[in-house]
Parts: sequence; C-alpha cells; structure tokens
Amino acid sequence: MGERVLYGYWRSSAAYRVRIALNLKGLSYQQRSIHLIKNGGEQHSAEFQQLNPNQLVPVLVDGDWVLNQSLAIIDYLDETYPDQLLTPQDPQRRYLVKALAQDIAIDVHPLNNLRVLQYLSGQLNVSDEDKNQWYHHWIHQGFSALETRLAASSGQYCVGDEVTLVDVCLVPQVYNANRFNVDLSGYPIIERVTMSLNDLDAFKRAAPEVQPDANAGS
Ligand SMILES: N[C@@H](CCC(=O)N[C@@H](CS)C(=O)NCC(=O)O)C(=O)O
Repeated sequence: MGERVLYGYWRSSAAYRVRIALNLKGLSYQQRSIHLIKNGGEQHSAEFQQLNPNQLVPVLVDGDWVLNQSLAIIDYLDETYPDQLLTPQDPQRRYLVKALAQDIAIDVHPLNNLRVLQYLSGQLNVSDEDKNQWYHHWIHQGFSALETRLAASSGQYCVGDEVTLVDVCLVPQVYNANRFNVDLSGYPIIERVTMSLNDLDAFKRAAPEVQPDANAGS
C-alpha cells in the first residue's frame, strides 16, 4: 500500500469527517490543502477535477485508489481497516447509525454548502440577511428532528456509548452551525454529545483550527 493523502480544506465539514475517521482508526495521512475560496476556488482547477470532477473536497488517495464522497470513504475505511468500526455490524444498530448520519450529511449539509450559498448570492442576488436566514432555517429544521431522535438513541454519544459515524458527522455540522452563529441552546443533547466528542483526541486533532492550512482564508 502506497501513501495516503487527504485533499481537503480546514473548514470543509466533509473533509473534517474523514479526518476524524482516519484519526479514530489510527491511520496516518498527509494533507493537501484545496483552498475553496482563493482564486475562485482551487476545487475548480483542471488539476483537481482530475481527482474529482464534482469539484468538491474531500478526496482521499489511498495508494492506487482515488476516493470521493466522505460517507463512502468512511465506509471503505471501515471495510479496509475494521479495527474500530464506525458503522456497527448488528443490523438494527447499523440501520440506525446510517439513517442518523444521512439525516445530517445528506439532508442538512448540502443545502448549506459553499456552492449553494455562492449561487444564492451570486446568481440569484439573495441578500446576506436572507442567505443567513436560509442557512439558519435548514440547520434548525435538521437539528430539531435530530434532537428528538437522539433523545431515544443517545448515551454518552449519539448512539449509545460507542463513537459511530453519526458522531463523525455531527461534530463538523455543529462546528459549521456555530460558525454561522446559529443558536443551538434549544438542542441540549446535541450540545452535550458534541462536548463529549470534542474531548476525544481523534476529534481534537481533526478540528479545523489545528489543521496545517488553518486560517488560510475564510
Ligand atoms: N457529499 C460530499 C459533499 C462534499 C462537499 O460538499 N464538500 C464541500 C466542502 S464541505 C466543498 O468542497 N465545497 C466546495 C464548493 O461548494 O464549491 C461528501 O460528503 O464528500
């Protein structure tokens, strides 16, 4: 197996998920920063499009494999390095973990992605205030439902007391929501679980602020 390289960006929540997963599994990796803002966004460069024609980070190069889509990458890591499974094997827990992770990563995150926000203000001339309202709306919609689901599933973490894929998706989404000043005080379980997770070394080392490209721009 050759070297492992993660193409990401310090503030990308999808890349943040993969950093957490790699850290939890104790897998070493190099990082290449794809600056999502500078020069119109390096994700649109011809060079990066060879790795991912979707023009989105993260991309993980694992030896000869070039992988995109954070959830699919984490699935691949679980199958290839099963020491610490992030999606449990038991069918019911597996279903629950996947459903909750998808509630965050598929139903909330894409609505507030950079290219969506850029399209709202660029092409559709939406004001900053309305764009902010859009952002907050989709977070509240997703987090209200998630808080209800976590009341039934959570222990120390989102599903019981083991760290799972749901936790890997939750922490970056909360980071993002805080960045956009969303008031999360109505979600005590989300806040409690996030606080516990952020105490774990794997999560600390994956945090945006400690990445090599941190503060390279917004
Ligand atoms: N479903 C993809 C989403 C990837 C994604 O949305 N990446 C964002 C950063 S979190 C991105 O590259 N945005 C660049 C853009 O919107 O132009 C995944 O989970 O990997």
